[in-house]
Amino acid sequence: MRGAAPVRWHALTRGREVLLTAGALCAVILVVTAILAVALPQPEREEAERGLPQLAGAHEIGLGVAVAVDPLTHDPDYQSVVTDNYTSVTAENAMKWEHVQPERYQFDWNGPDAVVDFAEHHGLDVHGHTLLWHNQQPSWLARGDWDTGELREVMREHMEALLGRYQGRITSWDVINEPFEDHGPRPRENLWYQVLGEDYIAEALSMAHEIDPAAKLYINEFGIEGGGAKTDAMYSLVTDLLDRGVPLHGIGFQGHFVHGNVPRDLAEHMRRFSDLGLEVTVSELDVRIPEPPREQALRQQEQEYQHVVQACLEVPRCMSVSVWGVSDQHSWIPEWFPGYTAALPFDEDYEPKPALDGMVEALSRRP
Ligand code: 9MR
Repeated sequence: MRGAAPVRWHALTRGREVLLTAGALCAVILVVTAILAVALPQPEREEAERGLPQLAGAHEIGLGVAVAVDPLTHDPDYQSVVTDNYTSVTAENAMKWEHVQPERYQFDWNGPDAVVDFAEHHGLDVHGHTLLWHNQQPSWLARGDWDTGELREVMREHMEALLGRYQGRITSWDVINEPFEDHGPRPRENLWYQVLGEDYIAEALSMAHEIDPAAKLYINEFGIEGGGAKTDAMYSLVTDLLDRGVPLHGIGFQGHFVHGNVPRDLAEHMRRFSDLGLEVTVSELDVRIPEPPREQALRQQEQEYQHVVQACLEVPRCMSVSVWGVSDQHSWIPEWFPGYTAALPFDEDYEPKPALDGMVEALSRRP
């Protein structure tokens, strides 16, 4: 158990104080250093001197965040949260089909390039999201009267464009997103399933591997974090794919959790897949709280974030934990789940929340 630390390290290292004059900043640093020196016991002082990315690095895991292009390219506070706290980014929307290829053969690289350029400039990794998904498809694609040959061609064009453009720069991809029904073990009958049949998953993975043999290829899904029929269905799918030699390298456990309902046995379910030799990640973590988010709920959310990061640390081949948005201001939750809020480690003003401490606490244990 962590003692009541009188100084929250991240509150001191965040970038919002840039408006202070240089003199004031120096004074603040001196005062803070003095406080740290006297107020924190030695190990916590050592942690305070290391950032979240370094703590994650010591455990050889990544910490990722989903980013939106506009604030990433225009808002210095947003940029600071990303660069100070995370080691990788995922484009929340910019690499999805409707944005990348809104009309057939017409590719818009502005958003994806901005994300990849930002990441490279700041030494961050990029996880590619996503190639085949039933949502956010442009209307020309979704209209659904394709024959198998044509749709295969469309799939190849899109994959060659994305995987080809970022080959060597994006080293892991969600090739398949959400292949099961929302609340059950049945395959989702998306466009690909309807036209190409159930084996579209193997076909897509093989095609992606042919185009970029070095990329780590993932299936990304929600509702598999706590076990049950959907988790078992995913397990059957991936064991079958691996038995057949299909190039599959990882499973993303999205991790869109409700406060009070984060699975205690998350590590156990991730380990099942890791034991198959697959990489696993928590790919889209958020923990939504019913409005209004009271202090006690935020404190419990701290434990929930700690628990999820700890679960990743316990599982061999758990590569990273990524949160689904930079701050509560940018989270998809209030729009999609009215009455819920405050799901991320930074609040609407970019101030760190207890949830961030939860991640620090998990990562501060000795590797
Ligand atoms: O966060 C994304 C939100 O901005 C979009 O409106 C939404 C459209 O469906 O997609 C959200 O991201 C999803 C992700 O791509 C896949 N897993 C579920 C995420 C939340 O819906």
